[in-house]
Amino acid sequence: MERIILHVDMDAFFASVEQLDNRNLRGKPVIVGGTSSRGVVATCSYEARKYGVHSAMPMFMAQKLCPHGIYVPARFSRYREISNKVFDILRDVTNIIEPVSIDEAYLDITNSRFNNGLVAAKHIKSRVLKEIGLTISVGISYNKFLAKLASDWNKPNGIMVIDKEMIPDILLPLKISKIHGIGKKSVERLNNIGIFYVKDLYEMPIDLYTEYFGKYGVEIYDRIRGIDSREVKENRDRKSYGKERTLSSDTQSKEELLQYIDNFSKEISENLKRKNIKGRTITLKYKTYNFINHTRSRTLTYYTNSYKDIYNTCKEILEEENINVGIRLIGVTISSFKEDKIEQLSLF
Ligand code: TTP
Ligand code: MG
Repeated sequence: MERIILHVDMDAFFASVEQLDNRNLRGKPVIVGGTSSRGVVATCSYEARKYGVHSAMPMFMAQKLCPHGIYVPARFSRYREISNKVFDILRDVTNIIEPVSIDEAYLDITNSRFNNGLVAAKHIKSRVLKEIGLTISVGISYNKFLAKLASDWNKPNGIMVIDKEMIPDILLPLKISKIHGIGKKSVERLNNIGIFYVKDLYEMPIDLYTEYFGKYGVEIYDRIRGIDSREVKENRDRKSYGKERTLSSDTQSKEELLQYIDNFSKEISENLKRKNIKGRTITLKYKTYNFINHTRSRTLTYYTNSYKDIYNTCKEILEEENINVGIRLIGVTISSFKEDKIEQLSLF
C-alpha cells in the first residue's frame, strides 16, 4: 500500500516566535541571532528575507543589507517551549513521528485516524494557528523526499501535495540545489560540467552518480525519479510516551474523562508493545478551564505496558481528585522505561 507521509516545518521559526510575543515586531524585518559584531543570523522574518538576509549570514552583513531591521537575541528556552506545543499537536495526529529539528518533523499517517494527507495537513495547520498563533508549512506525498520538497514548495504558510502522476513533471525542471541530499560542493562540481537542472541529471549514466555523490549515488539516482523507501523513524530515546487531548467542551464528569483515559491507555499500551518497551511511572494530567495544569504521578513496583495497568492506575488517581471546575484537557503519560528485550527472548 502506498504510504502517506507528511513533512512539517514552521515558518521563520525563531523570528515568528519573536513576532508572536511582541506585536511591535509583526510585519517588520526581524533578525534573530548573536548580536555581537561576530555573531551570525539564526533566522529572520520573511520581511527581512526580501533584503537578502538569511540564516548563517554574518550579522554585520545583515546589518548592511537591512540597516532598518530589528535585531533581537535568541531565546532558546522559549523556542523549545513552543516547539513542544507543536509536537504535542503532531503527536495527536500520529505516533509515527520523526523529529528532524526544533521546528521540523516527518509524520507517517498511513495507519492513523486520518486517511487523507490533505485533511491531516489542514488539521495541523489550523490547530497550530489557533492554539499557538503561528504558521507551519506542510508537504504531503508518498515518501520522505517528496514530502520535504512539498513543504518547501510554497512557504511560508504553505500546503502542497505531490502525487505519483506529478512525477517527473515536477522534478525535471528543478534546480539540482533544490534536491535534499545534494550538497553545495556537489552542486558546484555538477554546474562545472554543465548540469544545472534535474533533467540534466536524468541523462547522466548511473556510475557517474557514484563518482559525484559517493555512497549516496544510488539514493540520489532514485530520489530524483521519485523513489525513496526510507521509513519515518520514531525517536526511540524518548523518556516518556503519552497522549492528550483538548476536549471539544469543558467537562466536570469523571465518567467522560475516563472514556478518554480508556482510549489513551489502549493506544499507549499498543504502542509500547509494538516497540517492546515497558514503563513504571504513570502520569495523569488535566488542565482546568482557566488553563491551570495538574499532574499526578504514580510509580508501580513493576514495569508494564498493559492497558489494564495504565487505565486502572489513572482511574485510581482520578478517583482521588476533587473535580469541581470544568476540565478542558486530559492526558495520560507513561515514563521510567525499561527495554524488555530479555523477556521477549525468553518467550521463544
Ligand atoms: P529552518 O526551518 O531552517 O528555518 P526557519 O524556520 O527560520 O525558516 P523557514 O520558513 O525557511 O523554515 O530552521 C529552524 C530554526 O532553526 C530557525 O528559525 C533558527 C534555527 N536555525 C539556526 O539557528 N541556524 C541556522 O543556520 C538555521 C538554518 C536555522
Ligand atoms: Mg522552519
